[in-house]
Amino acid sequence: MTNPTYEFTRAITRRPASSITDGLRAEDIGTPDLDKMLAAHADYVAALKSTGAEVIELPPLEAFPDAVFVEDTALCLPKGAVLMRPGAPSRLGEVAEMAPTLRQCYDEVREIKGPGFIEGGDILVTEREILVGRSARTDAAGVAELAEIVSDWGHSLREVFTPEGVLHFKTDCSLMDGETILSTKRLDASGCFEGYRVLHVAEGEEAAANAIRYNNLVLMAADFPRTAEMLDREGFEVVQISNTECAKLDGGMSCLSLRF
Ligand code: CIR
Repeated sequence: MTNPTYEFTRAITRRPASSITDGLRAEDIGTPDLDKMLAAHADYVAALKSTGAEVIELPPLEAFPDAVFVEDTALCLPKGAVLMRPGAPSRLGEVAEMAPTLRQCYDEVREIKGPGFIEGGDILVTEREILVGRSARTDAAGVAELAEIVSDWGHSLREVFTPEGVLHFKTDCSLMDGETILSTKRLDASGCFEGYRVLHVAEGEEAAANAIRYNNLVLMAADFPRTAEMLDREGFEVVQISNTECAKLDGGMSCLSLRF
């Protein structure tokens, strides 16, 4: 790879639809409020744009309540994009909705054909490898199919596990720079980040682990002050975005964009 894996020129987002109230959730902790979600989404897009990047903002999709979480539909790499095959049946159709945009952006777009399943939220691209966590949404066959595709593009893929009860691998971790990962203690304890510098989110602030490094910024969910202070002390420029509504659907900072 030529550029660091946190330097991007573009991103794709999709505005939340009013059907967001029907979005998938592991546990019902309240119905998301569309207006609040739209306001937070606008702040998120503005933060990405403030780095100088172009943001392709796709329209809402009423038929797919979780379509705002675009990250799960594809993996964007320097040499091409890979269309995913979500393990949640209600989300499978989101991929065909994303495909035309990726075909406009990339010369090469490949796809996970199945029978396996894999979602983008389970994939962390670092400078040296692609880590994929198996989860309730990503199975061994999906990982194997992705491994074959990305090896053609010169990447090595390592399969890891997602902690029990956690939706996606990246629910619990994010890339901060070429060698640094932000992680929950519970995920780091699995040993999957050996050889990296790991920063732990503060105790009780586990939901802060799903952040994104996007050019000069770290976008993280608001209301996790001890983790934000720690990242600030470590020299990162942190932007805090309200995540109260996406959190009701188990979503965080990474799921709201495709970055390339
Ligand atoms: C789902 O369960 O699929 C959505 N409600 C949340 C998806 C979050 N995606 C992500 O973290 N990559």
